[in-house]
Amino acid sequence: MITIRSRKRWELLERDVTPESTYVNRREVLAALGLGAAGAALGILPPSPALGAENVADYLKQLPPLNAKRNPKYTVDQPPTPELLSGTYNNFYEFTTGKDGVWELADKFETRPWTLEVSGLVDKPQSFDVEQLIAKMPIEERLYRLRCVEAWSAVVPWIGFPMSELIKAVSPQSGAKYVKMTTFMRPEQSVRQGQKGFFGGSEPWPYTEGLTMAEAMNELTLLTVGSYGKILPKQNGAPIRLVVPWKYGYKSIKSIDKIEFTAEQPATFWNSIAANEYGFTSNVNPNVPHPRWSQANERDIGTRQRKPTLMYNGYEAEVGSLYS
Ligand SMILES: Nc1nc2c(c(=O)[nH]1)N[C@H]1C(S)=C(S)[C@@H](COP(=O)(O)O)O[C@H]1N2
Ligand SMILES: [Mo]
Repeated sequence: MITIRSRKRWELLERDVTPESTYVNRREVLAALGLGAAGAALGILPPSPALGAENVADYLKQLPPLNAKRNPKYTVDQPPTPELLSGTYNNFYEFTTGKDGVWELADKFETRPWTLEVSGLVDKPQSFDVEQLIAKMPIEERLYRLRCVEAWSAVVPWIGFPMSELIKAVSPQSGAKYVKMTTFMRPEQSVRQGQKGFFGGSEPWPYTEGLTMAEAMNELTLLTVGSYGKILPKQNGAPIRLVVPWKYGYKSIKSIDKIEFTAEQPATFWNSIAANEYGFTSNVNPNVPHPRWSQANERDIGTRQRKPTLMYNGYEAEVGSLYS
């Protein structure tokens, strides 16, 4: 059933592609919603259910616009992957082990209000309302490459703010060596968290990821709240996710509700499932094959062309010194 319906959706997609040219100023959006800039529940995050959307194109059209200036420093020598592809070719194992239909499988997933709790080895542990983070943080648009460990890739115009800004706000202690991030744990809203696992019945939910402090402070590390000029869709990790473009995609954890500063390297979801296949560091490297396939090339989901994979996914200038 899912296969037949998804084919229908794809037909709709091709027809409905429109350029994302009409960016609206963020203040105007808030004004249009009848909310002051300092309001608490601003109501701009994706609602659940998806207001009766009939297909993913409809759902994407409903998302509130989010204006952010493109930072020209972070660009890619090719156009962005079409929005409808980025919104339909996803990995989000809380909802499915397939790629398609995540927006619909996530219908019960409540993304607002959303609190991000920051704790651990910091002087100022805090809970942040994500809508207020969006209003207060220096958000900008950056065009980044995304390289999945499965050897597909995309180019996405993310909107977010440097993780370093959040880190500064909580004043980490000198003993903080790692940053651990956790996705929501809600078996009643996530189809697969409520089931027996695909991997021998032992998926280590909730999904967790981690970075060293130096990686988390790197200029490229983006806490992401939007894409394609809009609030982030559920399938891409609403309302707030990580994007670390020099690492394989699974490090870019979606729908984060907890960030903890730790002294020890944290366990991570994929590393706990198969440590020999998914290391903690997981930098994109064309010269190091996955135990089951080569990483020398990738398939761009937009152009459908194969192309050589770049060292650190093309971000050697920014991150090479972290690993020398
Ligand atoms: N919580 C969570 N985050 C996740 C995943 C997931 O299954 N659960 N999949 C990861 C993988 S494998 C990839 S490639 C990227 C895909 O991001 P996208 O669907 O926005 O392109 O999300 C990553 N973040
Ligand atoms: Mo991935």
